[in-house]
Amino acid sequence: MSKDLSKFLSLILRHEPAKFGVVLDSGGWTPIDVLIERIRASGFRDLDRAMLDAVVENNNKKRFTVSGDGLRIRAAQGHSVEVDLGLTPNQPPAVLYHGTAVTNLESIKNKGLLPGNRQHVHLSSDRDTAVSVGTRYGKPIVLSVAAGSMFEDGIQFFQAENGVWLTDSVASKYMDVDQMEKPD
Ligand code: HQG
Repeated sequence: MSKDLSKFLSLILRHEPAKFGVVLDSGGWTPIDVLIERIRASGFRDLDRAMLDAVVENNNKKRFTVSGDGLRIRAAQGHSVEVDLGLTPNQPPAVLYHGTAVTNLESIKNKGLLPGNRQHVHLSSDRDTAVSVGTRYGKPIVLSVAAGSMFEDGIQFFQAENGVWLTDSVASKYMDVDQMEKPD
């Protein structure tokens, strides 16, 4: 139930707010009381504020952020709808990781890492996270990204509220197949 609700929240807050009668402001925020009404109307009839708070609190990737006044909520990252998260550019660690499927490798080598439907390319500071992200699409492969070099070259990075690193794209020259994950 809470996993289903978490997935549904991601769908509404990242991808299809309008389909569920939810309006996000320019920063991706929406009032929690209205959101609860909309989610109830979509089938989670028992949902109340305490249940929503529990999903936010227990979410394994801290995908959702509640505003300081407790009135609004947004997805911390991962949007396909256009929002401006208002994050301050930040210096990344020297190396970040991106997990993907082996089948994407050739295209990534040719075109670099692109954000696809989302607003940013997503990178993590630990390779375990990258492995699990890549596993979603099949046999995973981990790319190490020379984020420090990119930063020195003037490319901006942002860190979302849940720790995920975001950047617009990653050119091939900054990437390497992680040694521990060479394809067969
Ligand atoms: C791939 C999850 C071919 C890219 C995770 C990825 C993340 C290319 C896919 C968050 C490519 C896009 C985002 C190119 C990129 N050619 N394939 N040139 N450039 N790709 O889901 O990073 O659980 O939009 O490698 O933890 O997989 O949803 O991005 O495989 O943080 O909270 O195109 O989603 O978080 O897929 O995942 P996605 P992602 P949540």
